[in-house]
Amino acid sequence: MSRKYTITAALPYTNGPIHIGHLAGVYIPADIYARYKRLTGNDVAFICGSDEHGVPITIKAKKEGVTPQDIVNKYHAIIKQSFEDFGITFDNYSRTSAKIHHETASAFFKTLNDNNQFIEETSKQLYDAEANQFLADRFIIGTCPKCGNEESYGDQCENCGTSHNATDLINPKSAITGNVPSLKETKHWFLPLDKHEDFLKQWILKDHKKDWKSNVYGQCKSWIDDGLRPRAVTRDLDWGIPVPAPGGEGKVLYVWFDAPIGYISATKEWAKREGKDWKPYWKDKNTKLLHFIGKDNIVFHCIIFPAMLKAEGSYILPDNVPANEFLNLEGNKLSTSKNWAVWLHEYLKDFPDQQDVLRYALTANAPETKDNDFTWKDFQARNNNELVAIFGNFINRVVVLTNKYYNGVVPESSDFSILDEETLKTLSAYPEVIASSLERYRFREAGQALMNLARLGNKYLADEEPWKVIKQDEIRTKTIMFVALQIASALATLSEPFLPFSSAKLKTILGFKNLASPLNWKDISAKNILLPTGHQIGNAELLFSKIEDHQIQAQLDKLEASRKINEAEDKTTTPQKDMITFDDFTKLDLRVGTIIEAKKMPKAKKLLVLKVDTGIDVRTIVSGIAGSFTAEDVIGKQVTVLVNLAPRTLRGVESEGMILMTASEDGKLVFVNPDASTSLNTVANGLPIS
Ligand code: B3M
Ligand code: ZN
Repeated sequence: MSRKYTITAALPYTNGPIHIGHLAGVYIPADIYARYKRLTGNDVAFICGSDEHGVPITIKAKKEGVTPQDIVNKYHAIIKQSFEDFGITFDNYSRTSAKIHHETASAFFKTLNDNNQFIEETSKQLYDAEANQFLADRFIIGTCPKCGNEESYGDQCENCGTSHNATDLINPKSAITGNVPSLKETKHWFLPLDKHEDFLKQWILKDHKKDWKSNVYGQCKSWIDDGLRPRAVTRDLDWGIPVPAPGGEGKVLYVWFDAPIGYISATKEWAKREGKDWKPYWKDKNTKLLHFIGKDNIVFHCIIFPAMLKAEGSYILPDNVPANEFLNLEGNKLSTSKNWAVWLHEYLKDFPDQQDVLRYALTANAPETKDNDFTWKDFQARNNNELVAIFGNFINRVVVLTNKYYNGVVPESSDFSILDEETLKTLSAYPEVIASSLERYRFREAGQALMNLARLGNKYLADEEPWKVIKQDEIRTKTIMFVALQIASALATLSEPFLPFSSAKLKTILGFKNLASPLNWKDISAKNILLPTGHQIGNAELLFSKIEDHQIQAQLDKLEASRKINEAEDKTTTPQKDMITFDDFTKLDLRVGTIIEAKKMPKAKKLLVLKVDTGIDVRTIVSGIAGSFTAEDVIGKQVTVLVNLAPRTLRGVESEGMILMTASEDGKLVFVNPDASTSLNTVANGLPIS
């Protein structure tokens, strides 16, 4: 029976591109499920969009010296394109900076506020006096009160997934200045999760949905058992949706309050564009609402958003939240900052038109019940040993032989042998075999079932050997090829959720567009004949091509290069020292000087005694650079000198100042000096003082 499905996928933060971890954990399973539900006759709204508010974006904007809107515009376009390139069939990919979202989220907040669903409270929140701002979310780092992770953010701990208020952190430190924050009064609106505890206990624990994954149920149970507390749903920030309430000036909605409402606003935007009514997708009790997410988003989708929907009162609640665990890459955690990732746009450059290979490999290795590892060797094996050697080989044989023996026309079958009957019976069960895995969100299992269908075809041909039988039994050969063509047709239809690009190609090769009626999922078990006698198929075309060792080596070399850079950075990146103030910095008097004399310090391997013309005077400076330079090397060099450093006596020589040096990757000392000769000899924060 057809029904409405509202299928959402986590809104990616628009502070960076998408990598294979995002695809494996969220977007490929969601797309497989949405395609499958469409193919089995349901009314699907597959919804996603860019999550454009939140602290990570403002941090990135500050770092790049641009506005948050610049950042989200850049990455919204990149991410949207990546999803299109990989055949992720959202009905709408929206963005939370869109007007319709601001309107929807503001209205949602006002409804709750007008119905007294919030606690308005003025309380002491963490404040960084030097940065002159309140600290929340990723602006604050501290020890997680639940698991002891010392790098927990103000709103969530990525280690244990728990969500908390910034004031819950132990030993909090400002991520802006490193200072220990003070406390300052400010007013916020809190969602009283404790008031929804009975409902959540009943909804999750008592009515425990048999099909909720154990990792999801387990996390929810532990939060509820720990006791739920009010959660702030507003922030003292300037990037986000302004709080639509008196006293909300200078405050915005907490990103995790507004983002899930983004699913609703994106549905409204889509429905408007399609001339549909959005309400049944979010308010009809018969509609199934499903959230595809990663495990770090469970608390927001199973506790906080349902509490918000319940408090608002007119929405349906999620039927399931099939959260996946995390994918690692070659044994290490995927990391944007360490460039330890396979970026989708880069993958397509190296493996053009091979989206399905990555989709298949990531499905086969999906982190469904535990974190899992993606390796390039496995990627190559999945392609060469399964897609090429089984699926592609079977299809190629069927199409080549049908063209060779019958000019591409599906031959007439005669009486089926026992093996024919058994094979066709097994074939007719496959829609249900795959469906039953998908209904339980077991995508790895479903993907392997599809490959088993290709194995069935491959084995049938290998056992029946039509290329031999044709020499003495034309009639039997026609029946064998007829059966093989039925299997190929089933593969074309059943592979669409998993291998959409190859499925489309195969449907073209098999001439599906000339079929009297499209071959849909249910036909495969309902009909005996999928591809009728007399139907014309097209010419053979390879669906998959072998991936060579050198292609894999190139990917491993790329990762090795990233590893080396990270290692070097880990080695030389000493932790940042305590913050100094701008006043401290202006005490430094940095001049551009010229080395006019240089000689080795007797009996000291590393020291050179230099005479430096600082523009103020000519002075002696002892410098530990003899390991990298001879006295001759440095005469005449322009250098940056800290001239107001208290004099020190080194090996009996008074040194008056410090020459600034840095080190190259191989550890060789390098002068920090101006690129061109500098007329002015005074430098302050990178600019000459007039
Ligand atoms: N952007 C977190 C994430 O990208 C967040 C998801 C929002 S879904 C409403 O993992
Ligand atoms: Zn924790």
